[in-house]
Amino acid sequence: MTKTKYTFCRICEVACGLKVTVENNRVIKIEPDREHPVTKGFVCRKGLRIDQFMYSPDRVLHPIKRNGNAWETITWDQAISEIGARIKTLIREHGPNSVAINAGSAMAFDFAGAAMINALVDGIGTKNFFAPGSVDCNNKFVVHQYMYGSPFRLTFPDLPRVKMLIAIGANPAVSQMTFIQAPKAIQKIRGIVERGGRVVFVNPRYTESARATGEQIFIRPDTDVFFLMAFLNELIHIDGVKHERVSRYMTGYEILAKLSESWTPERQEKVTTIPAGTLRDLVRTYSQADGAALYCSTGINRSTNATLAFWISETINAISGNLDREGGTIVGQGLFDMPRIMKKAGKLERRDRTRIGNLPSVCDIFPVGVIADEILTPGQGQIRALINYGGNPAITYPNPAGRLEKALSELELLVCLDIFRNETANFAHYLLPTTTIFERPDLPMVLHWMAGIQPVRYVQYTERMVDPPEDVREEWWIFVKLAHAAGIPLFGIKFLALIFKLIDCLERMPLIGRKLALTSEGIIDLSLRLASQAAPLKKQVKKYPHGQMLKPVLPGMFLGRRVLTEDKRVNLAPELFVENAAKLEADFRREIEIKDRFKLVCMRERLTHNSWIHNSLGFVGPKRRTNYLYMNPSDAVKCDLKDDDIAEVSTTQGAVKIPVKVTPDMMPGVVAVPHGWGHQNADGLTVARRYHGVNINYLTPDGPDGCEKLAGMSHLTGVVVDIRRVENGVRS
Ligand SMILES: Nc1nc2c(c(=O)[nH]1)N[C@H]1C(S)=C(S)[C@@H](COP(=O)(O)OP(=O)(O)OC[C@H]3O[C@@H](n4cnc5c(=O)[nH]c(N)nc54)[C@H](O)[C@@H]3O)O[C@H]1N2
Ligand SMILES: Nc1nc2c(c(=O)[nH]1)N[C@H]1C(S)=C(S)[C@@H](COP(=O)(O)OP(=O)(O)OC[C@H]3O[C@@H](n4cnc5c(=O)[nH]c(N)nc54)[C@H](O)[C@@H]3O)O[C@H]1N2
Ligand code: SF4
Ligand SMILES: [Mo]
Repeated sequence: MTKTKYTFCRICEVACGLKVTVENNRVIKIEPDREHPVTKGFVCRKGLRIDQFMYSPDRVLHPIKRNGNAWETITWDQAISEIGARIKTLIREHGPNSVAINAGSAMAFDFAGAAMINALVDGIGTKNFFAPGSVDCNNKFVVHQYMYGSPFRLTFPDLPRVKMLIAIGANPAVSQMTFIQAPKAIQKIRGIVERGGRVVFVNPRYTESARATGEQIFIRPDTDVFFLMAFLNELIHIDGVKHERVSRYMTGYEILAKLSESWTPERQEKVTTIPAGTLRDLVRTYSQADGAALYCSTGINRSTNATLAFWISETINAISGNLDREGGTIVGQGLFDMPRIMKKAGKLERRDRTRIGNLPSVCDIFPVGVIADEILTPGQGQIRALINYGGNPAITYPNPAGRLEKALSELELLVCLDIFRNETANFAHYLLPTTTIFERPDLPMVLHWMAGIQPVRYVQYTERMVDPPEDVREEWWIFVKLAHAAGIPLFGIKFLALIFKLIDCLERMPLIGRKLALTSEGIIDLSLRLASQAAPLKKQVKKYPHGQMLKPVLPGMFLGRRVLTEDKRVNLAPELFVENAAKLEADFRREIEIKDRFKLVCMRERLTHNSWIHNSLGFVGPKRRTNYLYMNPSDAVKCDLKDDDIAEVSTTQGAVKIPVKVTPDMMPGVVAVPHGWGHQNADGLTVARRYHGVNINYLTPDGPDGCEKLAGMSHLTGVVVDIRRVENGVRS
């Protein structure tokens, strides 16, 4: 029987509405959902090909265990009991921190899994909880926490009304933006220009976005903080500050103003290469725009001054009167006021420190730049086991010259929960096969539900499109079973351990058991009820298959009302940031010293998604066989390189060889490489491994020195590299 169902994509934050045709428990067609109230039929090619992942011949369909170089199929009972026993022993002998968890980006799109992995972390009592935040956006959480009182009080530009948008380190045409749900992002941005506004992309690469609309300004990588300091300086200089608003709603202005004094437009030019006149012109337009926003994304998040740079950009939006105004930036609201609830419960405020490097946790999560050290360095708290859920650290985390892979290979226990046997799973002892997004019910998670990064508020609950394959399990189920087998009380609460034990017994009883057993629907429902104390929302939402609209959050609802700092004011000059800003002088001098060296940046491509979509022919293929080193023609001449020559790119730690593409889109002195490639050794990915490509994280630094100190952000951009030609010719 054929059925049409509505759901949403969970590959990226846009959460595009999809219409799915199902026949005999098989997805036979995926189309855009044109009736979706927000995404309105917008969808990209990835969302339309979700079936390629579900039905890939490489999909792992049974639990497997490594036996030397081979993998053997085992039962769930065996997998759970062996892994549970191992975890129990490790905790007993070496303490809870010896067991680490890494939750990859899949966690952000799996409501029940995310709830239960957190329960498991709390149950184990381990501090060693990792996730990609420190290679993505933790600097933003830290800035929001210190300025607005909660990591989840997030700002986003009011795209439909903004009159000047300055996008720094973002490529919306390819990546669809982050920290804002913006379907058709580039069309929305084009709309700014069409209504007479101005859009400027500040980027070392002339991107697909700048090509589509607006203007391009080249900036030398990892110097944004100096550009932003000078922007602040000039804004104050031309008196673009809304003093009345600042004194009513904010604190710390004098300190901030003092800090920016020495950073003149002329000074920043020496390192950013942005002419002082250009910066002045930008500031003038920004301050006269009557609704303007600076928007920063991952290009600055992975810089050596990630937190300071983002902080300064937020202060500019704040003091210019653009924070919380129409056409400026808005602070959203999730389904309910999660930041306030979390704050009251003292959640997400834990400030643990890593054993190696003394780096802070952000939202209870440690920086991934020190995982290898935490595994390789003996002593109390050394990581001996890692449960890796929906992530591929071997490719996506700093891995200089394969150091992280070496660390993974030394673990006493590595368990991967994935749909594929990826590079990280190559080192695993067990691989537990999980559902794909169409095989579980869901509610858009962290950023929508908790932080409200939705300019248009709605909620969409989805049921599963099809039942999962017989021997595949949902992630939350695996966490509950593992906890049970290891004698770990979920959430760290013994009483709950008893309840889960009871549920486990009930589940085994044929009729009544099924009704009472825990389900993902139940977890979602319960979480909603606990958090909102509302009626079962799931039922309500089910009435709205395309999503239910919620009351909008309007500009003017944040300042003086929803700021969560102790004095309810925006803190423009948190002490921690001000103290750290002193280091900028030394960083500035270093920038001048290295101004003639090559710098490497990362980039994304339309058809790939981090490391995991290369295994489908629809996304790679004859025309996209590899990633490339993109470089400016003048640099190519200097290095005696031309298209398709192979270059060796090296740092003090390692080197990679990669084919070259010469393009004026790169600013001179800067090279770019798409991340997520380098699958040659993944024998579980039969398509991806046939393609060439380089894992660019072989060149990014790890260890405490490779991490920014305030949020633990890895230095993935502006990496100083040497480049030389190694051979001619085209790679086959
Ligand atoms: N097609 C596709 N879409 C994706 C993803 C994907 O892999 N593929 N990934 C998703 C994920 S996980 C995320 S977090 C988002 C990220 O979304 P974005 O933040 O928009 O990510 P990118 O497209 O990598 O854009 C980063 C830009 O920063 C520039 N850049 C690099 N270094 C610097 C610097 O030092 N200064 C400045 N000013 N710019 C710099 C790069 O040239 C690049 O254009 O995208 C999401 N969307
Ligand atoms: N050099 C460099 N490194 C980067 C970046 C960069 O720009 N440059 N970007 C960083 C960013 S922003 C991010 S978010 C990270 C991403 O880092 P990761 O999360 O480690 O990487 P992904 O490639 O997204 O891995 C997703 C994994 O989840 C699996 N998966 C897919 N769907 C499901 C599912 O439903 N359930 C389960 N259990 N597994 C599933 C996939 O098979 C894949 O193995 O990479 C970061 N690394
Ligand atoms: S933009 Fe593409 S990947 Fe992102 S949610 Fe929409 S369909 Fe999925
Ligand atoms: Mo990301």
